[in-house]
Amino acid sequence: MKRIVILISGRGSNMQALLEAKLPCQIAAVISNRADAQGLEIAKAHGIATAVIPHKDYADRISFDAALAAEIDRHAPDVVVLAGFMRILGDGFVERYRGKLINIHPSLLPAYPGIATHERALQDGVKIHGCTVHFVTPTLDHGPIIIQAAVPVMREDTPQTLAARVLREEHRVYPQAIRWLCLNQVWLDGTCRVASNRLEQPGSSLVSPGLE
Ligand code: NHR
Ligand code: GAR
Repeated sequence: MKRIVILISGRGSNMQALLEAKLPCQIAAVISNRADAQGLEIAKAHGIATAVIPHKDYADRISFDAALAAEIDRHAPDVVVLAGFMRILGDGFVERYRGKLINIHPSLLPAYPGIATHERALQDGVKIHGCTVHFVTPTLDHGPIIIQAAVPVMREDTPQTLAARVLREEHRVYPQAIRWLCLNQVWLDGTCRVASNRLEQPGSSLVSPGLE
């Protein structure tokens, strides 16, 4: 069974969705860069090992990345999962975990990389927004895409109401992506393409606002 390590910075609701999904893998540890991340308590309640590597204790990003990698490697993971992890990782770190490091981002990438995605989507007046699970590469939020979910943007939305609608989808697609990875049904092919042996389904379209 594959081993996974989850990196968080805060609330940890995506991490919690992964813990509750009964994935076909062993969740070896949850690591936070903030001691006050609420997700640490949730992990402990599930009996999972936790660690804190406070980024403020390190003089620069390279030494933080090295300390984080050392803690991760103690658990010998096959997959490293960023779940609301809020520190940009350096090229060396990303290279070390090439093909094993994945992230969930609250937008339909390549639209709205970086932070404050919901605010920017509302400002632009887009009618469809969503979330993306992708392999992490050195270019922030530009790695090969594994799965995306789309939601409608409503007239009365605030960044908070839109974030909540997107978050519900995050909690569905992240466990699915990790299940595929753990079962070797999705993998990074070369450096820039996701390959899969899963059947694709045309599904249905999302039109927003709806047709009459
Ligand atoms: N690192 C690399 N190299 N590539 C990616 O795609 C990464 C990454 C590290 C984190 C998550 C990401 C997201 O989903 C992620 C993807 C933090 C920031 C950021 O600006 C941007 C993107 C993401 C995470 N962080 C600030 C920093 O200085 C700190 C912000 C804060 O603490 O609130 O690191 O969007
Ligand atoms: C999630 O919406 C996640 O996509 C986003 O932060 C939230 C974390 O929530 N990630 C980023 O914005 C990364 N820059 P959670 O801690 O409850 O999972």
